[in-house]
Formats: sequence, structure tokens, C-alpha cells
Amino acid sequence: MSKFSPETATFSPAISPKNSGEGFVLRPLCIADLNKVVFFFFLVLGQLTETGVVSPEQFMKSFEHMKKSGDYYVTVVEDVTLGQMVAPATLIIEHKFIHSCARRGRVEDIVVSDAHRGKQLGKLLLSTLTLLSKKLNCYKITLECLPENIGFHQKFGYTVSEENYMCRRYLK
Ligand code: 16G
Repeated sequence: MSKFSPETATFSPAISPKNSGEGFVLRPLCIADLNKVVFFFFLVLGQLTETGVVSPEQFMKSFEHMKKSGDYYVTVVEDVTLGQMVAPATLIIEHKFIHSCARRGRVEDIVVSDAHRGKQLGKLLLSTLTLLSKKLNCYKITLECLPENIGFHQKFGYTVSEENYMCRRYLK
């Protein structure tokens, strides 16, 4: 098994996807979470943005769609003692025609529950998904963040792009 080499960020104490720290497990979101801990998934996402009200049927439909596509790596850190998801993040693989039909990675919806900050969980998620995008042969990986989070992402090799992020919102 190859060693976890995040390339840029350093961990102190050392943690990795296989050993995420005492009482924490990093894993994909799975269907069993619907009945178990998905409530906490939305609770934490609510610390990033508006989640809206999501019924179990809506959750299942989106989950199945993402799973079937094979391009969504919805990842969570679970506090196994509490049985709560405390940090979700998603890597999405976009398929292109350019660059010889290349793939582009996007990191989305990464957030660590405020009660669990300072445990390197955000670092672990971002390192893991960034490394995964490389293993999946993405030619680049991008993310959007607030100005105050630029410094954090730079530690993982991300740079501020010359291109501007433009957005037209349909919902607030
Ligand atoms: C941040 C997130 C983005 C998320 C958005 C939600 C990261 C790196 N960036 O930009 O993924 O979708 O916030 O905000 O996690 P919104 O609801 O205003 O779109």
C-alpha cells in the first residue's frame, strides 16, 4: 500500500485517510447514512450555507444520481464515538473535450463543524481530495473560497487564478 503523501500540507500530529485521528473515520458518504447520521451531515453543511429542507426521497434521488455518475466523491469525517458526521467535502470530476478529453476536479462544500475545528480535519479532507484528483488524472483542480480562506488553500498548492470567478445567482 502506498504511503499517504499530501505533497504540500504537513500534519502534526501525523494523520492520514486511514488514520484520521482518535475517534475519527474518513469515508465516503453511503446509503446507510440516510437512517443513521445524515441529519448531522446537513447540520454541518448548514454552517457553510443554506441547506434548505431535504426530504429522505430527495436525498436518495440526489445520492443515487451522484453514485451512478461515478464522478462524485462525497466524503465525510465521522466522529465514531458520537456517531456524527463532523466534516463533509466533495470532489467532483468534470469531463472535458479540451486537453485531449481531460478531466477537471472541483472541490465543493467543504466544511468542518465548529465544535471540531483545530483537529486538522479540513486539512485532511482537502489533502485527500486534492491527491485523489491527481490520481484520477485531472489536469487541474479548482475551488471557490472567501478571501479570508485563501491562505489556507494556498498551503495545498492552490493559487489565486488570474481568471475571475463569475456567478449569476437564481436563488439567494
Ligand atoms: C463555498 C464552497 C462551495 C460552496 C459554497 C456555498 C468550498 C471550497 N467552497 O464557496 O463549494 O458550494 O461556499 O455557498 O467548499 P453558496 O450557497 O453561496 O453557493
